[in-house]
Amino acid sequence: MPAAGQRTTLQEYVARDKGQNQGLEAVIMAIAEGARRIQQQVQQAALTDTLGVTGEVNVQGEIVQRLDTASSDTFVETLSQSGQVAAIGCEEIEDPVIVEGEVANGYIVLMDPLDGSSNIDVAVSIGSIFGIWIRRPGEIVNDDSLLRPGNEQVAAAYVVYGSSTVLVLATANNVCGFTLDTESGTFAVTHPNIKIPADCPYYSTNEGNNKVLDEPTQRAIGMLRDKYSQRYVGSLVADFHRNLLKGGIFAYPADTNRKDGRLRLMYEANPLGYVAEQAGGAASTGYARILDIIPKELHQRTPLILGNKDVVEATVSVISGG
Ligand code: P6P
Repeated sequence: MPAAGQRTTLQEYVARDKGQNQGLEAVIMAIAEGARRIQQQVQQAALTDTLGVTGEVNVQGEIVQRLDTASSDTFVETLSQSGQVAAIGCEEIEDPVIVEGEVANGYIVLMDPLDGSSNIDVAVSIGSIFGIWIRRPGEIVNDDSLLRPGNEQVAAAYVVYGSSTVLVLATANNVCGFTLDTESGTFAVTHPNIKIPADCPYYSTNEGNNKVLDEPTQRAIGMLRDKYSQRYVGSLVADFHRNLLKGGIFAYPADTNRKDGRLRLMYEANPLGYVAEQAGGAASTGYARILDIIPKELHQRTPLILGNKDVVEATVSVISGG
């Protein structure tokens, strides 16, 4: 493995890997700069009195953490300044942010700026998630421009703020992990050519929901429970990142209280589903491929079965009776 000083940087990697996606490197570097700032904010939050809640409730009906707002503001700023982003959809912001001014190529970014934020106060890993689409040729961007199926993404990325800060970037058939050097503030390649392992040691689900699952879904989760070890952080990005590197399946299925599921399609399931598929995995609602869903609303929810392809398919076949 090359010494730290000789590793390929994120900027060098994207400049080489972007293919036809002109300007994509500016979008990815905007995400990286935002993540660098948020890593510092998260690490220092308790010392700078930025833990805890703002007292507001977001469009999801969830209590807003101070760092939710800070991370949303940070990424909106860095993405808007990239000169390549035409519109942003964000979990914390009810309506799309249409970026004013001249935008060279016009990427559309859907993001969950800080996922798992309820874990911030107890120093458990959290993350940021991004789906990236390119504006349709000649399109004047408006709110409907953001309602694109996940199968039209040109890239997706997430950042996990854990024992280290790792940015994972997926483009067509290529998934690569980069670790933040907190001294230089740059990300360098540490996890090249990620593929989900064929072995599946782990399953990640909230077992407390078992009582509200329908019978086929209870049977499907029971199958996972009988075969694999339970690992559940309660932060989607952390659970998915472990399963992506070590093998595993994440399941937040529909239940009688949440017929449409809990997680969000546009900025959680679509981006992570894209990463999973480029790494040889799969992402399903339990009945259909996540990336094929035609979205109706920016903040719509979906059930999510995500990870090792064979295990996702076996789980889906029991849930859907297929
Ligand atoms: P539950 C965090 O709030 C989140 O959106 C995901 O990061 C996580 O996977 C899920 O909710 C946890 O939900 O119902 O198990 O607490």
